[in-house]
Amino acid sequence: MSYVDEVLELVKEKNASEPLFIQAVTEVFESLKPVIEANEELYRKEAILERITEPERQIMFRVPWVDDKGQVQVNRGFRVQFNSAIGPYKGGLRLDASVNLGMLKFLGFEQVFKNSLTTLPMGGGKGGSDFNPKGKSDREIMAFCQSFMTELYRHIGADTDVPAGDLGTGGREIGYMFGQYKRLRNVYEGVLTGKGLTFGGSLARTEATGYGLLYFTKEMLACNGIDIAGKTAVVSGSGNVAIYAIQKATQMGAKVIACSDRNGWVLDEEGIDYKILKEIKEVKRTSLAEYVNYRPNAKYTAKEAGDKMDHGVWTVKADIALPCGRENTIDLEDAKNLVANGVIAVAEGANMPTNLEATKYFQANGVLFAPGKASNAGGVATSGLEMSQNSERLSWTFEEVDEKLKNIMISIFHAADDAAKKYGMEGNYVAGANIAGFEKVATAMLAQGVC
Ligand code: NDP
Ligand code: 2IT
Repeated sequence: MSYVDEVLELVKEKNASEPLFIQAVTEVFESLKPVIEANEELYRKEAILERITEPERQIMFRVPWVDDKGQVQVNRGFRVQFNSAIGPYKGGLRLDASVNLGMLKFLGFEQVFKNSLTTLPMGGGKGGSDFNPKGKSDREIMAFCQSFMTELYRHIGADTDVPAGDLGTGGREIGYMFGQYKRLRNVYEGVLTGKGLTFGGSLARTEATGYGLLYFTKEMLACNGIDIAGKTAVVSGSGNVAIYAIQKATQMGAKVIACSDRNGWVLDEEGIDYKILKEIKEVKRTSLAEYVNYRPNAKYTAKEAGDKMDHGVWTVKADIALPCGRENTIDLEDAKNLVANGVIAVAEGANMPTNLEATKYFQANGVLFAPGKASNAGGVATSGLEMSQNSERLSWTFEEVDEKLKNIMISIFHAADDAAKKYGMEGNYVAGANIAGFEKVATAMLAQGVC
């Protein structure tokens, strides 16, 4: 058995109860085969694949807090410090009822390669809690965030581990966590990114993942002779990544006609208005069903019990699909629908929204496919820029940050494109991104000895 297959079997055996983690490792390992085979003896002796799939540290803790009725609630908190070969651990905090260790290991593993692709000095990590922020009052959110940080603070720091937002965690939560960290440590430092603009946050960080996704997509299309202007697009999700992806796609002359949330999806043939989404999701924090109150010509379809996540959105005919909700929301059936409807590009704003079968189907049918660890790296890249600004105690303008973000996304596309070409897989950006991300981390790990 090849070294790659041997370690994949080992990973499956050791992490049998963590399907998302196994899925992420399987995808990366498939891509790495040619790289590992070119130097198998060294990598095997150094156990590089065993090491890169084992988090350096995993922290789990109790998060007790008091709800508005005076009832004590208990959640589980996590931080997976996956790999620090090229910089301090860096990655978001997910707050969702579904969060478990396996989910955060998948996200942390992806983050290692993503952060490497940004070219900035950031290792990979991820954390969060099975706390469900839906329907909670601001006071309850604050109580949870303060309790969460009361344990997490001892494991993080501006040069150790720098968390940020992710699904369910936005500016409000980061603010409460930052306040508690400062109180506990009596240190004012850039320990979190995605902070408010009055206390060290970077301009353009809120927009960065969505904008970056479109900078990447535009470059990918242009390098394949296609202009994004005039194209139609469908988006899943209507949260942070989706909103700013829709704004930037529209600015680039594309028309986004559908998006979704947990409860249903909206079709707006005149083009989704991102300002309405901001109002519904960032201000009112309510359901997408409200969209039709602002735009009576749009159509809302509620999800019914048993419906697959985001399935409706993928039945709409469009040139470009941008999954920006969460993992495993495009399966083979969805991919077949999209291809039958003539989709030309799929670019992942979320982490692993397309399952392995669907990804292969897109690639086999000539669809340009941008993997999340490359195409959604704009968020963490801008977090890296926030860290730089915090370290030099300066703030850059929106235009400066946005320009840097754009250049980073274009360079990530070319790193993935070049790596794919180098190993004879031209156009396979999944393989290219995995290889380019891996090479830097592996080189650093080898140079640092057995650790
Ligand atoms: P948000 O919480 O802001 O938005 C998530 C969106 O996905 C919401 O519209 C939410 O619906 C929807 N969603 C969540 N769970 C489900 C579900 N079970 N079924 C259907 N829809 C669902 O998160 P973000 O936009 O920050 O993150 C989205 C994705 O992008 C995640 O995969 C995240 O890991 C990834 N990502 C985020 C980055 C960032 O900077 N924030 C950076 C890179 C990647 P509802 O509105 O009803 O809650
Ligand atoms: O998945 C991701 O890249 C993020 N949630 C952003 C992480 C960060 O540290 O900005």
